[in-house]
Amino acid sequence: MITRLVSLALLAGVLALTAVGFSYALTGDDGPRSATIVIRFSHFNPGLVEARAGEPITITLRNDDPIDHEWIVGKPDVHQRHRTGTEHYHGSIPTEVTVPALSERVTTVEFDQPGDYQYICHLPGHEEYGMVGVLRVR
Ligand SMILES: [Cu+2]
Repeated sequence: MITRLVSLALLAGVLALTAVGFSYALTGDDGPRSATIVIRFSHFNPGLVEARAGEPITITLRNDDPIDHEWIVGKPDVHQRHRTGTEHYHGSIPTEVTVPALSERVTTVEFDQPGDYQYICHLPGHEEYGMVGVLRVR
């Protein structure tokens, strides 16, 4: 609530100053981040999504393919575990999402440490086919 009031005060101040500042304030720089990743022909689009350290980002995963996919994001150890793992359905971990054929899932993730976190589909053959992207946390 306080954040919202400060934002409004800032917006009012910016409005009083310049048109340039006005457009900047409307970009939602202090609002929650979100992104949509479309899965088509077994590829993630976009292949690069940016987030901020310590701030949640809500990601809509839309699978346009007639087959299931998954979106697993994390550091190399996470991916290594999934490459060799046997679990085939992910339902309750924000960073590990199964996206059934022709459907959409929404997840919210947050990383405290800046860096590149790959997102990969670990269904057999999909990573090799190029189903890889990067969540860049700054
Ligand atoms: Cu896949």
